[in-house]
Amino acid sequence: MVSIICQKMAMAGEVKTPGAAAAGANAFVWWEAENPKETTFKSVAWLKNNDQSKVSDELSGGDALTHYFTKKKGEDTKQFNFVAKWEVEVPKDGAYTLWSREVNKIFIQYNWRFDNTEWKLSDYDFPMVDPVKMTKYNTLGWINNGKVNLKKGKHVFEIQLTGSAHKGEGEHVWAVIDCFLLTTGEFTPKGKEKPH
Ligand SMILES: [Ca+2]
Repeated sequence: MVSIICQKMAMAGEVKTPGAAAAGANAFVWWEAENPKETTFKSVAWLKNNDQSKVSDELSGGDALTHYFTKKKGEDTKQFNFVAKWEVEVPKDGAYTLWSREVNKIFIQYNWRFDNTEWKLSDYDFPMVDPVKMTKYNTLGWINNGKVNLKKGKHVFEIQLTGSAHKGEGEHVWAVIDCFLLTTGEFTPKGKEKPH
């Protein structure tokens, strides 16, 4: 399991012990997308590179989860079941906001859920916050995917790709996802900087 659980407390810094908690404090969990527990994504290295063909320095953890697949016109992306799952340890009961950091949201749509609950949609038109140019054509940014109530403890977080380029009209099903954040408090995205 690769997740970092932190408490928004003075001098606390990053507590890397899963399960760490502090009553009354805002809690967050940050995990790198490139370390899924399991995935059917078809990864490609070039999607996470910068214009000099090196992995972009903008990425948290120095890496990203990528996917690239070409479908035939008219095929439903969901039929291919491109999924990725992570195990996440939530530090306390609460209403969390799910943030994701990903590339070119306008081309990427997926469903997400915790523990086999009802799917929620991360749609093409969700605003990208704190956009950063990764390449001439690719921009990395943060997406607020909405709220979810979670109990303290381990949960399985899952996404399933549902879209493709040009808001579903294109044949390229792709994704570049850097990391995720669950937080009970306010979050002002600033690149790969974690809340503190
Ligand atoms: Ca990452």
